[in-house]
Amino acid sequence: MSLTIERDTLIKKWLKEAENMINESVNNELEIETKSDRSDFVTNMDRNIEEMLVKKIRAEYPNDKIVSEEGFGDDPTNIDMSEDTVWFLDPIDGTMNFVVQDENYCVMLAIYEKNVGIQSYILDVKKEKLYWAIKGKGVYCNDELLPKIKNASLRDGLFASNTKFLSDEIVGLNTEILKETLGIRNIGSAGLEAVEIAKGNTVLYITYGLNAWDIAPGIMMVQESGGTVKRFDEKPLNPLEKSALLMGTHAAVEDALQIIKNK
Ligand code: 2AM
Ligand code: CA
Repeated sequence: MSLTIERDTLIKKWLKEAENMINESVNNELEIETKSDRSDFVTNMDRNIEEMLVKKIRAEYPNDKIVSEEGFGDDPTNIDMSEDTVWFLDPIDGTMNFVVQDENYCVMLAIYEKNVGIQSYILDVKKEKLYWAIKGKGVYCNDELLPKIKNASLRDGLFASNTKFLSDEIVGLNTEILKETLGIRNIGSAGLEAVEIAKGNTVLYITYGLNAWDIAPGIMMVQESGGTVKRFDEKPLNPLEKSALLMGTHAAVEDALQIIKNK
């Protein structure tokens, strides 16, 4: 069995465990704390899932590196993206939604080898849908291969942006881009926004300075769906570097880059 297929089998088993942990906890009180600001939540479930997954990855692949949100992973300053095999892990992406809505959150992880995304997994727990991609094999939803996305332009599609940034200095740029599109949609989970692109529901998602675990699975999935991901400055992608990103169809990303350059 190839390493990728072996990892795929294990990851799907581990994600089932994460799903069970969440579903079995419905009757228990969530412990909720805030981190950097009053809207930046972390729960005991974020920590428990990350601890469980990190233990399993370390037991099977002790030489690999782990970049994760809640502190169980490695120090990113000791990671060389150009050489290492790196697991990016977000135990719950969309923690705000998890706490407030009890839906629209996901468990996600991705594996990059020498800075190339090889495998990506985004589990929409509430909808019981696992989106997964293996490099060169397309994007699946559970057992179903999704069709490659159409190369729709900004004018022919819907746009999504991190809500936090609709209210700060970047709002002018968001408005410029929005005017070109058919409208805006916001979920509040970077992973599920990437899934929307992979499904062809939106043509562009803009993020500003999110962390590696927020974006690495989505980047790989969008690329594998037939789309593209570019930095505003068009420098090479490196999930460990916080940067403004455009994820979407080739045409919509180019359209948005033109607007950014002309601003
Ligand atoms: P998280 O739930 O894993 O923190 C919401 O727009 C998206 O931005 C989510 O993917 C969320 O990931 C991410 N995010 C990162 N930092 C955030 C913060 N301080 N507040 C809200 N969302 C944040
Ligand atoms: Ca998270």
